[in-house]
Amino acid sequence: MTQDEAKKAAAEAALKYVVPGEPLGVGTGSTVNFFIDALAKIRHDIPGAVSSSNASSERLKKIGIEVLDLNNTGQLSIYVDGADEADANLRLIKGGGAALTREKIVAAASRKFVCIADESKLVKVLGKFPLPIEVIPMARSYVARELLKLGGSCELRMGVTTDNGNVIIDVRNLEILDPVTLENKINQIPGVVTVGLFAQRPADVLLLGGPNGVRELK
Ligand code: ABF
Repeated sequence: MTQDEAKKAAAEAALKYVVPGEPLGVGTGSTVNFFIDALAKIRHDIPGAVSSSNASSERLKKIGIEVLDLNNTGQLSIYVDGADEADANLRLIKGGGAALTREKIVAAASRKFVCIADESKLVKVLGKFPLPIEVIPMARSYVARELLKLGGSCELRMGVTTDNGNVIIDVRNLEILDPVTLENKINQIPGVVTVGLFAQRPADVLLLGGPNGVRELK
C-alpha cells in the first residue's frame, strides 16, 4: 500500500463521522484533500463547511460545498484534519502546511476533532518533525531568541506567508516529553500567534491508514 493509498483510506473512513444536515470543519493538507474529494458523494447532505485555508476553500467550492464563515455557524459537529505527527495520546504536531492558526481555531470550535493520517505519522515522542510556529513578522528575531532558550534550533520558513499575513518559524531538535507544558510556554512568548502543538486540545479520534486497513485510536 502506498502512503497516498493509506491517506485515502483514512480520509474515507472519516466519512462515518459526518453528521448529515450539519456544517463541519475541514482542515488542510494532502490527506484532507482525499477527505474533501470523498465528501463529493455526500455533498447533498452537507449544508456547508468552515475551511482552515484558502487551499481547502477552493477545493470545497470545486465540489459544490459552500464555504461558511465560522462567525455564522456556531459550534461545529466535527472537524476533520491531518497532522504531521501524532502520539498515542492523540496529541499532534501540525502546521507543515502553514495553516495551523485557522486549523486550531476551527478544531477548538468543533465538538469532535477527527484526525486522519497514514501510519507513518504515529510516533512515540513528538518532535522529530520540526515544530511549526506562526509568528508576527516584526517579532520573528525576538521569538527565535526566546525559542533558542527552550533548546530548539530555529529556521525561518523561506518564501512562506500564512493566510493571515504572518511568517512561520520551524523549531528542530526538540524532544517534546511534555507537549501541554511546552505548548503553553511557547504560547506565552509575545509575537507568537500559534504553536503547532495540539496537546491542550488533542484529537478525539485518530484514524490511521496502513497496510492492514484503518486503525481507530481514541
Ligand atoms: C495539516 O495537515 C497540517 O497541519 C499538517 O501539516 C498537514 C499534514 O499534511 P498531509 O496530510 O499532507 O501529510 O493539517
